[in-house]
Amino acid sequence: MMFKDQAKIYVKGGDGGNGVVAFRREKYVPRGGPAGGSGGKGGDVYLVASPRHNTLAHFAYKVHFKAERGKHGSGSNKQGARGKDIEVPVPPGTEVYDADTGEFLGELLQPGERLLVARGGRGGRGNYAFRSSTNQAPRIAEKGEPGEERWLRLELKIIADIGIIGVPNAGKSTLLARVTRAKPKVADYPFTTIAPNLGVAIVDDQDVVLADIPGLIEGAHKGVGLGDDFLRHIERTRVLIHMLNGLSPDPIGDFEAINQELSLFNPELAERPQVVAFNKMDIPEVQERWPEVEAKLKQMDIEAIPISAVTGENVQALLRKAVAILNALPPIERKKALPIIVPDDEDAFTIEKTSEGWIVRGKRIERAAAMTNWDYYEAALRFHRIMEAMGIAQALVEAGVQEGDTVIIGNVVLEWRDDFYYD
Ligand SMILES: Nc1nc2c(ncn2[C@@H]2O[C@H](COP(=O)(O)OP(=O)(O)OP(=O)(O)O)[C@@H](O)[C@H]2O)c(=O)[nH]1
Ligand SMILES: [Mg+2]
Repeated sequence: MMFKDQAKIYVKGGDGGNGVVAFRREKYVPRGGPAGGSGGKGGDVYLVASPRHNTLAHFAYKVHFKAERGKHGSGSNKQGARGKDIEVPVPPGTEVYDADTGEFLGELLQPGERLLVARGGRGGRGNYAFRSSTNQAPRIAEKGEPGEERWLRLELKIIADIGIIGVPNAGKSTLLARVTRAKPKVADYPFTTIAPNLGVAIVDDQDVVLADIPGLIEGAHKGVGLGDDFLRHIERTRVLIHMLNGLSPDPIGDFEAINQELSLFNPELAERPQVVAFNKMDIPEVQERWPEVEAKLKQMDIEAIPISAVTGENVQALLRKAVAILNALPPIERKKALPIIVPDDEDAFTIEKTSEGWIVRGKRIERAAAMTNWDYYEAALRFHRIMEAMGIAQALVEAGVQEGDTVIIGNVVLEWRDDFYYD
C-alpha cells in the first residue's frame, strides 16, 4: 500500500437527542404535570494514537467519522441515552489541524493518547426542565444541539530518536536491518525505500528508535526525487546518522548536497546533530578511498566512522556515538496543544442583506435556531426572546428589516413580524 503521510478527514460529533413535551397521566388526576424528558448528549469523536498504525493510509478509503446521536427523551421524565463516542485510530506522531482555518489542534505522540476533535451536541431539554413557578405546564421542548463538525488535516511525522539519512543506495536500509528486527527492502537501485521504516535497536540496554528515511537527492526540498514529504519526517528525529555511499563517485559532494537540502527545507534541520558514517568498507576499493575521504572530512571538522552495514564492522561504535549525543540532548518540547477546542466568540453575529433575505450568522444564534422545535409556539417565542437578548432583533430593525421579510439563520428560514411580542 502506498505510504500516506497526510490525510483529510471529516469528523462530526453526534447530535443531541430531542427533548419532548409530555404530561403525567395518572388515575384520578385529570391533567398531570409536565413529564417530558430531555434528550441524551451526542457522542464525541476522539483521535487516539494507535501503535498498530504506522501510516495514514487507512484514511484513503474512509474519511467520514460520525459519533452516534443521543436518544430522544420520553415521557415520565425519562432522559434519552447518551450517544456512543467513537475513537479514530491514528499512528503515533500525528499532528492535527483544522483543515479550514489551519489552526493547530494537537498532536498524538504516545500510544493511547486521545484528542477530542468533535464534541457531541447537548441533548434538548424536555418540558419537565422548563417548568417554573409562572409556567407549570410548559408546552415547550428543545431539539438536540447539532454535534460539532469539521474537516481535519492530519499530518504524520514519525518520531524516532535517530534518523538515517543519505543518498539513494548508501545502505541506510541495510543498516536498519542489521541493527534492528525491521525487515526493510534492500536493493541495488535508488529509491528502494519509499516510506520511512522504523526499528528499535538496543544499545547498552537502552531502546533506541531508528528511522530509515528514503534517499534524498539534490532538489529534494523542491519535491525532486521522492519529494519533500520525507524531509518533514527528519524534523521529528533527534539525531541523524548521515550515511555516505563508499561507492559513490563523489561522497563528499553528496554529503554537502544533502546538508544543503536540509537547510533549504528548514534551517533548524541543518542544526540537527549528525554522526557521519562511510559505508561499504567491506569492499576493497572503498577501503582504498577511505583515507582520502577521512582527511577531507577532518578538514571540515568532521570525525566520520568507516563502517560496513553488511558485515556489521564498526556499526556498534557508530550507534554508541549517536546514542551518546542523543542522551545529552534536552527533553523534547511538545507543541502547545489545545486539550479542548475553544470556540471563538460565540455571541458575535453578522447581518447581511441578500436577494434571498436577511442572513444572520453567528455560532450561538445558529445553534439556538437549530435547537428550536418550531412545532411549539412557546419554543418560537423563546427563540424570539433570545434574538432580543442578543441584540439581533434590534440590529435587524436598525438595518431596515420590514414586515414579511425573510430572515435566514443557519438552516432556518423565518418571516419577520413586527408584532411578534410576548407575554
Ligand atoms: N558491499 C556492501 N554493500 C552494501 C552495504 N550496505 C548496503 N549495500 C548494498 O547497497 C545497495 C543499496 O542498499 P540499501 O540498504 O537498499 O540502500 P538505501 O540507502 O536504503 O537505498 P534507498 O532506499 O534507495 O535510498 C544494496 O545492494 C545493498 O546490498 C555494505 O556495507 N557493503
Ligand atoms: Mg532504503
